[in-house]
Amino acid sequence: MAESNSTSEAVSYGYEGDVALICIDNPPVNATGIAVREGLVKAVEAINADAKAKAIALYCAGRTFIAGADIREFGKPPKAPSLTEVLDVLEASAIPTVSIMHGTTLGGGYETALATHARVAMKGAKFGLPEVLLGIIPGAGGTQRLPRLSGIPFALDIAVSGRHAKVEEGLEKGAIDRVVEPGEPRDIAVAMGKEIIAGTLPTRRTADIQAKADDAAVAATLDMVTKKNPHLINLAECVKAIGASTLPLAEGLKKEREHFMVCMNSPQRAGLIHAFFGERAVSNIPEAKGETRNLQKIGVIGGGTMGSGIATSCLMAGYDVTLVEVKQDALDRGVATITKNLDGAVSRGKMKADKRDAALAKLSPALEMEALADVDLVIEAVFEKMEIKKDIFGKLNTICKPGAILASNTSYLDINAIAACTDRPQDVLGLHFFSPAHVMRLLEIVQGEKTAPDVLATGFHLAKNLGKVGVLAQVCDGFIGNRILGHYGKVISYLVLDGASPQQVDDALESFGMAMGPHKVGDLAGLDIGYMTRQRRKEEGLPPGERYGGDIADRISEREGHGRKTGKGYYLYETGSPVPNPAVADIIDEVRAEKGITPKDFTEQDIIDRYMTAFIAEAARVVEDGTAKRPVDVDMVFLFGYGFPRHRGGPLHYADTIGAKELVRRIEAYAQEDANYWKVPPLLRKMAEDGTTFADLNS
Ligand code: T1G
Repeated sequence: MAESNSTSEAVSYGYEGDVALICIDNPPVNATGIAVREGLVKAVEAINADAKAKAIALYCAGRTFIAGADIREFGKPPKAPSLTEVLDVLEASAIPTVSIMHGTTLGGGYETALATHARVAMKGAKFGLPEVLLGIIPGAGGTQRLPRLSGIPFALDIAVSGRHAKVEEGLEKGAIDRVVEPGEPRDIAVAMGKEIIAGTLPTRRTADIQAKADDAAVAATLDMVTKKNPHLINLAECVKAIGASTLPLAEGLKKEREHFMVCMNSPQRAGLIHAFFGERAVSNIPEAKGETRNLQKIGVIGGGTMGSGIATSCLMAGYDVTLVEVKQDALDRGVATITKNLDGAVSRGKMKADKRDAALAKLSPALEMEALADVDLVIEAVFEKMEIKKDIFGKLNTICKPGAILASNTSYLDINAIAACTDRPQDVLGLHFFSPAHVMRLLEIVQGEKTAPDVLATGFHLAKNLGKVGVLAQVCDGFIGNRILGHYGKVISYLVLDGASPQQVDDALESFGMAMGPHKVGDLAGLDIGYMTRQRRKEEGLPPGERYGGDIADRISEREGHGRKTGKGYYLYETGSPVPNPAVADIIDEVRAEKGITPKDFTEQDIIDRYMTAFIAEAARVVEDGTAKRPVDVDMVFLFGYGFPRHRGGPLHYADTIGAKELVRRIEAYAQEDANYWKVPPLLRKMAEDGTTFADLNS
């Protein structure tokens, strides 16, 4: 214990002359779990009862001041005292109080600071109210106390964006009272306590300040959040709570509570918190830990969209990158794409302008694979053809130094077959990036049969350094993401074949929360990609989709165009915003007639149910056969690589909200129409029988 009197296992207090010190020590981030709440109340009460001190300074041990409420307690029966009750005691303290903020003071942590009588932060520290990112709103006075200090517009900005602001900005806005040079939190606590006593650090109760009404800012923000994020309920609740900050504090807190509970009880909260922990859980596995290999120089083969994106991502993280292409013009195009990507990163604020030139200076373009002789890792990102990949890996085997890691960015192909072209299969793995590779956060890390543990761990280390979410996958056609996509992609075609219009499907899935319906995505990405793949598959003699060979899509490509870039696809783009292409309806009618299909009516819910049931069925098979380690790995693949709505938590988190029994019932009903496509995965049947959930399989 940092101080001599402990009031709980996480809180202690003591005295330095007239200054009382309260220390919170609750690793890793000093979250306000029950031990902190109980201990804090007891410490404040004891210090006030002692009546020895003239100031109380609250500080934290470890890497940060309180980073929020303990999210792990959410959804469990609440234990008194609540944080609101704790903060009432803190604010009412007769002895003036100050918070010493270092690290990231977030959520309930910043609300604690708001309830003390002054806020002192260390230079470089951050603060914020990120609750909206977890599907809730500040629930311990943040929406009421911050507007009193900073005014309503800044409170709206901080609480609605959830951003981590610099304390220097907080000082400017009145949200922080003083910024000091960094030092030991305890030393600063003592010094600030003395300043309070000397009268050089003013203190006041936030409750006593009247917030200035700003109905225009509240209305404008409400309008903005409903337009920008129509699916999220908590943003509007947050704005309304801040709007109530002009009321007396007790009344405002009551309003905040009401808005908070609406969010707390919503499945969106559970989905977003699953996403928060899931992002961390994917690398919390033995395969991601342990020895790693040295990584400084990275070679990228292929200067197309993928290769250039991967190279950009590596350059942004500070690696030396050698980019290899076979022809000068392709190499020049690759370098130009990388330069454009880096410029884009600067303009989006993802990279400082001075870092851009330093990153570009680390790029070495080359026309010969021999330039890869001394790299620590090669990522091959060339055309998806096995013969080409085999040829490249055979060459890498002779060119690369011993111990170099040889990775393929293949989206589908067999890593073991690729590794077999080398006599060092232990050094080979799949690193599957998602386009645009310098933006999308998912990295599938594909383990070959012989991949060495330190090679795998280095893959996770790379993901972390690139700011990506690395997810372990085993070899199969399409790994986790594309394999599941390949399956549920068919249901989209079936829905259209059987009666839904492309626009109906898009509208339904957008209402579910997808940023864009699948036909709009197709038009945007270019319908030629799918067309060429289908043609190639036909040439290779691969079977077409079960009862659909892509006839509708093929005819749209051949007769209408390849989507947005040609002005026509599923939609027409003459006016800018997409309008359904009437010729598509004719093509669909034509194909239905040829196949003897009488179109059926589908409601929006039917479409969502069929789509998500197909999605979940294949996802269950992926978990069952071990392609993904756990359901949470599947969920994170879709959140970070495919734009699955974050507030739904991922397909298998969403599956638990439906329940295995209902999913089995649906599949059996759909199988009456198409038993070849709709099959109950044995895992799902077992779950329906024994009542287990996907969440159970995560632990
Ligand atoms: N509760 C419980 N565990 C938490 C936690 C929290 N609030 N924050 C982090 N952890 C765990 C995390 O799971 C990980 O565990 C370890 O701490 C280190 O985190 C009443 C309702 C603070 C910026 O939203 O943004 O206050 O994986 O790997 O990169 O209004 O964690 O090691 O087992 O992320 O240095 C509001 C969430 C809560 C902050 C540190 N607070 N946390 O980042 O480390 S709601 C937040 C973060 C609330 C009030 C309400 C970050 C961080 P493990 P890490 P990091």
